[in-house]
Amino acid sequence: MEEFLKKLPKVELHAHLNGSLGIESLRDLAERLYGSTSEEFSQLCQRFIQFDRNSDLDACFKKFSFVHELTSTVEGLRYATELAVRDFDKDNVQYVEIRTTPKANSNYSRRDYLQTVIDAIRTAREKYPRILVKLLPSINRAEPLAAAEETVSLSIEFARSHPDLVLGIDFSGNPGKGRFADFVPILSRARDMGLKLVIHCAEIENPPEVKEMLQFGMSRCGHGTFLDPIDITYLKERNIAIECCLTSNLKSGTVPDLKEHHLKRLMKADAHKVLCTDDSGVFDTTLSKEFLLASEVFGLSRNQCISLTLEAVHHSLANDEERNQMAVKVKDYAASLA
Ligand code: 6MZ
Repeated sequence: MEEFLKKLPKVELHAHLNGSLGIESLRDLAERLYGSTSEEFSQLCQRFIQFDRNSDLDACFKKFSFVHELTSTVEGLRYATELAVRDFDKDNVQYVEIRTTPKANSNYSRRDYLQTVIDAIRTAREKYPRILVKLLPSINRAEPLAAAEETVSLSIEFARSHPDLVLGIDFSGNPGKGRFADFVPILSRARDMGLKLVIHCAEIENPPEVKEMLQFGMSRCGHGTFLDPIDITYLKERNIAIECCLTSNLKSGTVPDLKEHHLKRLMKADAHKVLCTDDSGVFDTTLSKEFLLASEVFGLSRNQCISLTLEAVHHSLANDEERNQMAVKVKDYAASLA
């Protein structure tokens, strides 16, 4: 099963850039930025060792600030983007939608941030031609509305200049912070301008907010851990897939035991669902490992893994031609095993 899953041409629909750098890539990045003999490098190595202790969602969010230090320069961000694509390619992911919150600091503006990531994706596509990469700028709900406004304005602009790459907006960040309702006018503007919306919804228990989000609508639902059966039916009827991130939910403590993961309920309800990593670096996983876990815990067969991958192709934001090409790769792989 492990070998079968590793070789499966997988489709990743929920991956945050700064969360997606594996430990090796973080080391490579630190070495590139600081040099392997510097004091900064050895201090970072010490912190890497303490890095893998997860406890709850708030602790996870602290880890992002650690990675953000390494990507706080143009060169750090550029190389990190390339390394993230390298890691997905290494896991035989044929298509990835990368999300990231444009940031501003003394080294770059939000515009520079997005331009740097776009340039790095284009370079990575030459180095790793097997993988198709798309970009979804994120709104971080913990940040002020003005940052979200700017992200949407820039995304509209970049979607015009890079229509093959910038496809939509992600709404994410610590779900305990910010109010979804405050972001609705900004998200509406993005949608009116043709951007697709993927929304972190029901990652923690908050039924009134879930109702607001479902009513507002979305192209895909991130996590959906605390959706009730009526919500699940509502999404199913509207052909909206729920992005399931097993290890992330377990390590961030929103799901106490994988046996209780909502993937089980979604499978039973025959709802639309996709398997994703969320933050493969921070949670020390890969998409192959997520499939393996699902097969171990819920008994997914090889055919079910193929079907789930085709479901991800269907729910990706890629165009028809790209989706057809992805599906052909999956079907050819399945046929080669028969
Ligand atoms: C909500 C998450 C997340 O944007 O700096 N992010 N938001 N729930 C999650 N579940 C664990 N995991 C990551 O990538 C890191 C950022 O993505 C969001 C958070 O805003 C985090 O700071 P970027 O590339």
